[in-house]
Amino acid sequence: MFEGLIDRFQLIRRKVLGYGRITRYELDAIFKDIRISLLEADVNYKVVKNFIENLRKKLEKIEFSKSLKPGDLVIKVVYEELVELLGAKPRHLEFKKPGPVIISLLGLQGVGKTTTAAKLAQRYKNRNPVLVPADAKRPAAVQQLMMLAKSVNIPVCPMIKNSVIETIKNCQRLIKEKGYGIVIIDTAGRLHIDDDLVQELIKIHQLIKPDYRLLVVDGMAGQDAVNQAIRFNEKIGLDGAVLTKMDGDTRGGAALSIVSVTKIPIYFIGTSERPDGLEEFYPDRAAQRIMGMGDVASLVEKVKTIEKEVDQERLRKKVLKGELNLEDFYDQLKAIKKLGPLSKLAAMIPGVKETDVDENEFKIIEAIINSMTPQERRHPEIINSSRKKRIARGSGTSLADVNRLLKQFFYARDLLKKAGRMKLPGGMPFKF
Ligand SMILES: Nc1nc2c(ncn2[C@@H]2O[C@H](COP(=O)(O)OP(=O)(O)OP(=O)(O)O)[C@@H](O)[C@H]2O)c(=O)[nH]1
Ligand SMILES: [Mg+2]
Repeated sequence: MFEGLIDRFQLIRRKVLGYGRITRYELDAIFKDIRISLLEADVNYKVVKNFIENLRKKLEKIEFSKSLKPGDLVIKVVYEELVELLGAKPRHLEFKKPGPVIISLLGLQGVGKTTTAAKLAQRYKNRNPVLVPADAKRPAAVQQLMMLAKSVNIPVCPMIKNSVIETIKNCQRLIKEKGYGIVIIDTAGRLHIDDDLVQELIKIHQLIKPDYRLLVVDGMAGQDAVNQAIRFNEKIGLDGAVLTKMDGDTRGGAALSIVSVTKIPIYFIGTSERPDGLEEFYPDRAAQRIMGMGDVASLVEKVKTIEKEVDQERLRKKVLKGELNLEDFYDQLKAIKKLGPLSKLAAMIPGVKETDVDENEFKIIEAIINSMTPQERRHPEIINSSRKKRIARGSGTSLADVNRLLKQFFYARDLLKKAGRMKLPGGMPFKF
């Protein structure tokens, strides 16, 4: 899957990481390479255009800091854009409502509907699935479904009087009787989306309302798959897509365009002909694959850590200028809290005993700051006595508590400013 694209991106990545500095000139070269790679992978040209525009907007805004290799940052941004393009978050079927979840599989001829129906039933076997044949035109269609169902040991509603409508009506009765938890409808395929097919699908959906109308498309079909999705979505309405045959040498065009063009998320991909060849689709994993980096997650982490360091630097400058506010203070407080109980942490400081730090004091500070408006946190000077009273009431503390916090804060701010080059200790710069 995505082989050509992977190779291309590998080259881009190496080139980008090799740049000592990245100016507009290098960015243009990077964009050109990415544009060509995506177009070669048969990604929709409008999607490519948007993708590059988004990248440009993001990358031109970024300050390339000294501590960060520019290439790392570019790779991170490209990766994040790819994840967005592929749908951002993974989608999973939800089984929250009472009664069975009904899935209707639609799509043109030979895309893999029947195979996917059996795969889905197999995947959700513990939810008591049933398969519904809804192709009365092709004589072998029902047999094919029955054979596949038999191989995975899943029940199939019988075809009644060679009529899809009769079959579904009978099946609805069986669903109630047997308490099936997931109903998978295998509809008929056609060479084209014609009126006949549209009418038939609409009729089926009127009779049995699906929770998920999933379009099955051949992952190797590139832009054809996207066009099918557009048409099916217009005529029938779709909730998601399944991209089959992703084990083949798909260039990636369908996967990379479909979400962006149609706004339909990809739920599953087919990765073999076998009943277990169905995977939930994870945009981040697919993007990692394309970027050819198993370690992209660690790269993203690394960049985040450095960005935090840059934040620390900003904080230090604020301290020096005496511009520290309660918002910064609160962020610091939250950061230390994440590290574990305050008493344990404080005990690591020489001269401080574990018992010296009262966790309750910590909670009081938190409650007081939480009760302030953002404006008050940013400009603690504006907190006059009526505001103090309101804050004390809101936080369930006393006026004395609020006064104490503010006094300590202003004192510490002055002290820190005077201390000049002193680096902020890992957290609260003063003892309450
Ligand atoms: N390699 C591979 N083959 C697949 C996959 N999904 C389906 N196929 C194959 O594609 C062919 C067509 O699959 P079907 O499930 O019959 O397709 P269909 O959409 O039901 O076709 P019609 O009912 O004729 O419209 C079969 O040979 C399947 O084995 C997949 O994910 N990977
Ligand atoms: Mg079929």
